[in-house]
Amino acid sequence: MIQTESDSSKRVAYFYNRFIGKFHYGKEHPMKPKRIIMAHNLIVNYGLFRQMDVYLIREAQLQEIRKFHDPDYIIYLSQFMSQNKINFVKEYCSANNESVIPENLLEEFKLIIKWSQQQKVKTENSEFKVGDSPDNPTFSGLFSYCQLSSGASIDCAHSILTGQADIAINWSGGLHHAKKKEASGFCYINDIVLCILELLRVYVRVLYVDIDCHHGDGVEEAFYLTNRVMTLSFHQYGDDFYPGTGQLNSVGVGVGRYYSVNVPMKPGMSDEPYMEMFKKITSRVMQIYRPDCIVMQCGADSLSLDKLGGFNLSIKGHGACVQYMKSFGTPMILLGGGGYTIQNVSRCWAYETGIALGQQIDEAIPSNDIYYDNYSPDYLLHFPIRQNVENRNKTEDLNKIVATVYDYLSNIEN
Ligand code: TV7
Ligand code: CA
Ligand code: ZN
Repeated sequence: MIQTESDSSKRVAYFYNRFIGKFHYGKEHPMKPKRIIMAHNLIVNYGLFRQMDVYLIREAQLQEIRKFHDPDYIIYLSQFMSQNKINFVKEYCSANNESVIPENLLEEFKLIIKWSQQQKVKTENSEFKVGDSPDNPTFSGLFSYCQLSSGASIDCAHSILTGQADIAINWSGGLHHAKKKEASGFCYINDIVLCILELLRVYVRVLYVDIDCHHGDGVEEAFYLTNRVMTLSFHQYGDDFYPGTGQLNSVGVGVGRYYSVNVPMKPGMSDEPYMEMFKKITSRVMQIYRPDCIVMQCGADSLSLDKLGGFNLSIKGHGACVQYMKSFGTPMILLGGGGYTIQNVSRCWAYETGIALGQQIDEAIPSNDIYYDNYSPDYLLHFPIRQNVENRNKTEDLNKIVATVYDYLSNIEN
C-alpha cells in the first residue's frame, strides 16, 4: 500500500449492509446487487476497512422517502416490503399496547400498518406499473432494498453535516433514474435526491457530478428549477442509448437556468480525452459555482468492457475523476450506480475507496478473497482495457462541447 498524499488525514465514513447484496432483480437482469458484497470484500481484504468509520446501513423510513417521492407511489412500492417485516410489525402492534414499541419506531409502525391495509385497495387499478418493464421487475424484498440503499445515502449526508466525516461512501446508492412517482432504468427510489435534499437543509449550494455512462435524468429533473443544486452529467448519448435525455442544450429552467450541465459523448471515450473533458469542465464549475458539498455518482458502467456502456475507461481513468474532485478539499459524498461487468465494478470501487483514504492499493488482488476466482486470469486490480476501439468522438466535437458549456456557465452571476 502506498500513501499518495502527505496529508491523507481525511475522515472517511463508509456505509454497508451485506443484506443489500442478497437481493435479486432476476436471473437474466444485468443489475447484480452481489457486486456490492464483492466490492466490500476487496475493501476488507485490502485492509481499507480498518482506516474508515464503518457504519451499518439502516432502512430509510417512509417519512424520509416522502421528502421526494409521491405518497401513493410509496404506498404502491411498500407492498414489496418483506412480508417478514410486515408480520413483525403487525405482531408488535396487535399486542395492543403501544408502549412496547420503541419510541423512535412508533410513527413508522403505525404508518406501515395503515399503509399495508390501504395497499390492497391502492394497488388494484394502480396507476403505477412497476414490474411491467423487464428493466424494473418486482422482486422479493424490493422495497427493503430501496429503503437500505436510500437510508445509507441519507446517512452519508448526516455524517458530512455533523462534521463526522470529510468523505462519505455508499456504493449501494447512486440510483439516478428514479422519478418522483416512477421507477425506471433499474431504479425505484432516488437515494441521490433524498441525500441532496438533506444537505440542502444546511448547505446553500450542492454540486452533483455523475460519471455513470447513462444520463442522470432523475436527479437533473428533481433540481431542474433551482440554482441551489448544480447537476453535471457525463454520459453516452445517441443511437437510442438509454435514457435519451441529457442533450448539451438541456440547461435548466427559470432560476435553475444554466445550473444543469450535460456532457453528451459518443461511444469509445478513453482515459485521456475523458479526463481532459472532465478536468476542463469541473474546474470551471468549481470556480464559478463554489459548492458547499459535492455528491458524486461513480457509476462504473463507464469502464471499458462494461456489458451495457460503450466507453473505454480504465479503472485509473475513472478513479482519476474521483481524485480530481477530492483535490478541491470540499466535503464529498461518493455513491455507486451502474456497472455490469461486476468483477470490474468491485475492483473500481475498492480502488476509489483507497483514493478517498489517500492510499494506492496493491496491484495484486488479496488471495484470501472469497470471490478470488472472479479475478482470473490475472488476479490483478487493473484489468486490460479493450484495444483497437475507435473513440467515435472527434477532438473538435469535444472542444465544441467544452466551449458551449463555458459559454453557458458565463451566464451565471457571481
Ligand atoms: C444506473 N439497457 C441504469 C441503466 C439502465 C439502463 C437497458 C437493459 C437490459 C435490461 C434487461 C436485460 C438488458 C442487455 C439494457 C428501452 C428498453 C430496452 C428491456 C430488455 N438486458 C444505470 C436501462 C436500459 C432486463 N433500458 O444508469 C432484464 O440489456 O434501454 C432500455 C429500455 C426497454 C426495455 N428493454 C431494454 O446504470 C443504475 N436495459 C435482461 C433482463
Ligand atoms: Ca452520467
Ligand atoms: Zn448507467
